[in-house]
Amino acid sequence: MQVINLWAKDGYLSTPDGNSIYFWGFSSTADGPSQIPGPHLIMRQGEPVTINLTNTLPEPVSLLFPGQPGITSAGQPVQPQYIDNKLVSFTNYARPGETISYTFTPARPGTFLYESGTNPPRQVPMGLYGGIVVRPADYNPAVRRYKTAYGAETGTEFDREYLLITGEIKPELHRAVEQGKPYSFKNYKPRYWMLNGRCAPDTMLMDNVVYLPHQPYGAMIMAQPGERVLIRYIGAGIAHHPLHPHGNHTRVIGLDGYLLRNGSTDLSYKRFTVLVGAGQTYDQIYQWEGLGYTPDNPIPTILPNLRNMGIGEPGWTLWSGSPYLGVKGDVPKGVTSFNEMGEYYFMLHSHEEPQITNWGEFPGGMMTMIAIYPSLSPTVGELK
Ligand SMILES: [Cu+2]
Repeated sequence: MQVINLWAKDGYLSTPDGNSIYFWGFSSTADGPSQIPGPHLIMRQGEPVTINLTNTLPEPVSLLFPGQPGITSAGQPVQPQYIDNKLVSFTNYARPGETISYTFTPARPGTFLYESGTNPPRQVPMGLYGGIVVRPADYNPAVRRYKTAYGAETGTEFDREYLLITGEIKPELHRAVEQGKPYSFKNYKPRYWMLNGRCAPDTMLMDNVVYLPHQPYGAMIMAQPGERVLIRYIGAGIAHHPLHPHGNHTRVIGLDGYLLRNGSTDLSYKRFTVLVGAGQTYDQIYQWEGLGYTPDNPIPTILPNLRNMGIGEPGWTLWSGSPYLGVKGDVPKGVTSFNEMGEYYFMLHSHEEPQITNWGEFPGGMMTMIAIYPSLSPTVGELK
């Protein structure tokens, strides 16, 4: 039996424009910081799991596990909760100061969401959500054939793996909750859009940077040419987000925790953009093989478009100065290059333009980069 302990508690998240936003999140330790999104929960198909949730927030909190079968609490199936015939929670909850346990056995591999089922219009945007990855029963990362999203012989082998969870912030909601005041969702209009609880350019920073203690997960995707990169999306917010990477299309292999395959018929498909709906999950394979590039055939790709070269302040660039992968060249005088070793950068972002701003300022929001390196440690892109 796998046992996971979570604490619901409050904290402040940081935005790149210098704001601190009060939020509610989950922590994996009693004394540690709350985090947004909550800790990644990695499970295995067929292996029972118990999640103990301790609530330190001022109102009842619960956990929903959409897509998981047979959830019980204290030996009984979980049920919607009523007070005076009024629905108060979609599932059993913990009152302030209490601990509640949920037990289930993940039946199938895939990418799933967990989130509060108590007052979810308020509690989920406040940050009470996170991602679940269920490994297939035969998963073994040491053997290529068994390092898959959906099991051996499903065509879902991968070299590296990244989880991107979308979310939105409407600062007035967070302030009202902090002050214990009511909030009208009539006026819900987010000002920040997040990947893994961070707004660009913080999305491109490493995991666990010390100055983002409540936002431990980066969203930068790093790989070598030709590698199979498994990108998992989870739509944890209220809004839909049309997400796409540049450089190559993705192949959608799983949707809402279901492998896109019917018996021997492969139902996967290539897409430039997928619309990540609220509550949805997508599993995709991204392979960068730009214009026939292989290490044996290092023909330069086309020179980057000017608007793909700039990042942040005028005079900053991720361009190496050379069209060859792994080669550094000259950049124009006065321009600062953030390119470390001749890697290529491709944007991955929401195609809804307000969503790539921080309170109206571009660039920001739901945007990150895919970096293609000439060589990269095998420990990069491991989901823990
Ligand atoms: Cu684009």
